[in-house]
Amino acid sequence: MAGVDYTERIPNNVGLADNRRLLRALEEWQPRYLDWWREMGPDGYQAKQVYLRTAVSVDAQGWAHFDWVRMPDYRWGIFLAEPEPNRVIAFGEHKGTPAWPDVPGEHRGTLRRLIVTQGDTEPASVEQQRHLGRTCPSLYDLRNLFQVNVEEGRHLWAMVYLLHAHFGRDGREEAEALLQRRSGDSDKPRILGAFNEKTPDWLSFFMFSFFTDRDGKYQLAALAESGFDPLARTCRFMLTEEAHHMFVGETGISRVVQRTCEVMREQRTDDVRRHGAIDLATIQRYLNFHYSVSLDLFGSEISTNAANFYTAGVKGRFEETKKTDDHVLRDATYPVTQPDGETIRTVEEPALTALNERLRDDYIADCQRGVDRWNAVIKRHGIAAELRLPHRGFHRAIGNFAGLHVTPDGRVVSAAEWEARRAEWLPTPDDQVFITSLMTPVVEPGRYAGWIAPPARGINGQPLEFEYVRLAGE
Ligand code: BYC
Repeated sequence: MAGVDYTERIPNNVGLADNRRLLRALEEWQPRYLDWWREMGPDGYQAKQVYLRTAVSVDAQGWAHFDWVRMPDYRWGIFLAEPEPNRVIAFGEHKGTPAWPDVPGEHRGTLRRLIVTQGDTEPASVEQQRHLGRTCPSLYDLRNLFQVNVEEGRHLWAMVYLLHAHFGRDGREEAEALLQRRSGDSDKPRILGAFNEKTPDWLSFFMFSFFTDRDGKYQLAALAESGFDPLARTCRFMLTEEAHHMFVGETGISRVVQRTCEVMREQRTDDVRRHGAIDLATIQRYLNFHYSVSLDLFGSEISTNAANFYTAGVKGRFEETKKTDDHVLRDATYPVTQPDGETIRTVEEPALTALNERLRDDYIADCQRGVDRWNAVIKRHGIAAELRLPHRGFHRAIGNFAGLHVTPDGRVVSAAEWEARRAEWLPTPDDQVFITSLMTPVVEPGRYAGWIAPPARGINGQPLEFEYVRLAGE
């Protein structure tokens, strides 16, 4: 790759120009990343100009720089949030001691595993979403999809930077493996369950961006507390980008709900499918699916891994430094919801092993706030209906509820009863056929598909009819 000025091509605030070893490692990895991007990134739009936000520095002016870019030319950069002078570890057995600028030998395996698990989700989501461009509901949405995709690519860079800079040969091997696994591939699947599911249509995409990206927010926030300072600073900067992804999900669903309500009012019927909108019952089934697979991403309710991560100082709680307890938690307990035969009970468990559940609780409260905003849209239209988060035990594959049959309202029932009602609760083949039938591309500037309302405003102050992706010419 002679002739490429990497320090110029890779915007960074990690002193890349002065670190020959790291520069060489990234020079070797970058062409393989681009091969992966061309093979597995957005299908069909690689040569088109897209109106994208690129982070060129971490300050207020630099991190939201808008320009026309062909996606393979996007400047995937490496950014750490500004260092906090004299930062100390806020929790666990090293509480109060200086944060680590490098990986401590005894936590090397644990940190590598967490970084690889985090890193693996980023390319996985790009793979899951690669065909969506073909069926976009508008150029505005198409651009948002691509913004999310390039930023997930940047988040992969962020984790690969940590692997290359701090984990030597093992790190380089892991960085390669991140480009080898494939979402949904039975031989070399992505690590976590939800990242092997399909994202076949835009309703699924908006649900994924709302529910699954929000797991990203909570996991990144927990890792942003890490005693390993480069990881903490990397995650802090990633969180600024994550906010846009959740915005895409929340407003996407809100616009779908709005359109549904408009059609319900105009046509005086709940049966809006005949009029090209998505009925609330179908939206609820998609919500149930994406929420439940995202709950699994927090791991088991009772987890010695989570306790060890915390005690070792490698992964904290959401907003760790704002909490007023002892930040060691050896004697503390936390209420955990558990099945007990036919009933579901809340039991006090040691707080350390319950840390996954605690993070899941923070996440659930945040999801509920979004659902409340969707319900406000329904209410504004004078419609007496509500979307609901199903019970946390519903349709779970990881943890205490795995293997049990829990209804959305939280009753443990027999497998036969649950299966008999599955079609009420989860997307059916018929739902998928219907949603697929709506997925015809709308690519004229300013036009929006009939199943989704236009957004309230454009991107970066641009009008709704702005040509967010230039489809004519290359
Ligand atoms: N699928 O004690 P347990 C994002 C495994 S999303 C498959 O229950 P632990 C993004 C687990 O690995 C955020 N396997 O859980 C969003 C363990 O395996 P071993 C991603 C699972 O370890 C959208 C075993 O089960 N970031 O950024 O406490 C677009 C027992 O584990 C699953 C992270 O996840 C599952 N769902 O916690 C783009 C942060 N759950 O040890 C991006 C890093 C558990 O027996 N990861 N297992 O081989 C972690 O902090 C932890 O690994 C987990 C699991 C929270 C995932």
